[in-house]
Amino acid sequence: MLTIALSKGRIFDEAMPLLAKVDIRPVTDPQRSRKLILPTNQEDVTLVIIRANDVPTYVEYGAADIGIAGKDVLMEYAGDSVYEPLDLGLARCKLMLAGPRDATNVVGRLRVATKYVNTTRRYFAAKGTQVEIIRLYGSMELAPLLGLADRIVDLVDTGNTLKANGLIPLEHIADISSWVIVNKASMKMKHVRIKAFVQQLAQIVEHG
Ligand code: PRT
Ligand code: MG
Repeated sequence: MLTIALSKGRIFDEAMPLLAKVDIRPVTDPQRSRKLILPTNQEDVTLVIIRANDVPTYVEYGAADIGIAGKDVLMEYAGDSVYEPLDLGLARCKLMLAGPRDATNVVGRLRVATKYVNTTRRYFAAKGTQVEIIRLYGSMELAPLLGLADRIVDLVDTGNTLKANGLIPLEHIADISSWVIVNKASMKMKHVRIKAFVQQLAQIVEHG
């Protein structure tokens, strides 16, 4: 049995065509079903749909053998006990520091709002800059508008979200894409199956 965990939304949408190319297809239409466990055409492969932030947890504990997760989620994840064998290059974006277009210099500690608190803390620590990090769970772009924070750290794709809120990208923190992650015990016990799966995907990522 091979269990693959991934989130709904853009990762699912971009991963499905890729999985189809290695002949893994959900048997029921996932868009029309509320099922979170999706059997596939391959009898020994099951997809499980979970929140993006929970994918590393399911894989670390072996509830799923394999996961597909954004690098943003992996960088933020406190545990580090999963393998990351393959960059799928899906759901690409950038993790950026952003602030108001008309920002003035901040006196004292910069207040930075983000859901990426660990990554943001590491980023500023490496620069030797003291900041106050304010944890949010979404809609970071609102924080500077309402005076909650001076800056935000968030994912940027087209830049439209920033622009619509009077914000501009200031510093590039990391390039983000989706990766295949693998449970450590599964990698040993299901080595042949998982290695073949990862190699097939790698071929497609490289050569289409
Ligand atoms: O939706 P839910 O809250 O359940 O979970 P989620 O937001 O984590 O899921 P989803 O599907 O939105 O994102 C999953 C993964 O997609 C993220 O972990 C990233 O690895 C990747 N990804 C790629 C993105 C984006 N691009 C992206 N642009 N995730 C989010 N965004 C958001 C961003 O946070 C901002 O609000 O889109 C907005 C910016 O987009 P632009 O195009 O306006 O710049
Ligand atoms: Mg979302």
